[in-house]
Amino acid sequence: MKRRALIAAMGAMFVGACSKVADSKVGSSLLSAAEDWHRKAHRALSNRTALVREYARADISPVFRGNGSVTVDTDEYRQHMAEGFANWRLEVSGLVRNPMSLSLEALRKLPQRTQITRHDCVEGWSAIGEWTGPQLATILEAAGISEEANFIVFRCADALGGNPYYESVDMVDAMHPQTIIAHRLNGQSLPVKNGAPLRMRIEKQLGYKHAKYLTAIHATSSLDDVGLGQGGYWEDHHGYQWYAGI
Ligand SMILES: Nc1nc2c(c(=O)[nH]1)N[C@H]1C(S)=C(S)[C@@H](COP(=O)(O)O)O[C@H]1N2
Ligand SMILES: [Mo]
Repeated sequence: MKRRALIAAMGAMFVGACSKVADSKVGSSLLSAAEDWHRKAHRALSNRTALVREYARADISPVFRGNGSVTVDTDEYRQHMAEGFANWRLEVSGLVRNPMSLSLEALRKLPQRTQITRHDCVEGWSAIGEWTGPQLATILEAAGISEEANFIVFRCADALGGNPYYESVDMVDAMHPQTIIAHRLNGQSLPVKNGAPLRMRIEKQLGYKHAKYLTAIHATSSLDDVGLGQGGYWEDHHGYQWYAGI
């Protein structure tokens, strides 16, 4: 009883203090600052889940250039090329209930999304292309993604200057409907220069996040122990921002 009375008294004090604060000028500006913060946070989050613009077939760029690695300089990759990528696998691992190793055929059998979007590279060029592939969300759900997963890491077959290419995104971008694992560009199998046989399309992010020559997707709670800890090749070695939202 004593304890309850004390809590009730504290409650009254708290309510009293609150209305006093709200009455004062400082108090109401504090409250509106909090409201402002909330409104901005809400707007930022709904921006992040909104769809990016999709274009018409007529807008497709005549040439979609290859940038960064335009092939993979390993015997293994040359072997895959010779086999028409028939034996390429995509590993799904980390914080998932069912780790998977998916063939291209299995990926093609999943529900597909086709989208005509604009790619923006920080080096100052853009191109519009039509991409097709399963949504990353479909694969993460099939793998039983854990509540503990905060990031998805994309591993690639290539390296730049001896450093393996990799990138990562948070779960908002991973689960975004326009985040797909593309195996087609403009109605054709993905060309080697654009990341054959699989590359990410993360339409809410700048070009360098769109990992090409994709070999594995890994769910993790932290990026600290991945690469040099900054979340990607460009972040680790060239000081680029990890969040490259557009
Ligand atoms: N594996 C891998 N992915 C990569 C790169 C790379 O060099 N290796 N370059 C990135 C950059 S900077 C851009 S702009 C796009 C280029 O995609 P594109 O070759 O289809 O134009 O791929 C991104 N993904
Ligand atoms: Mo880029």
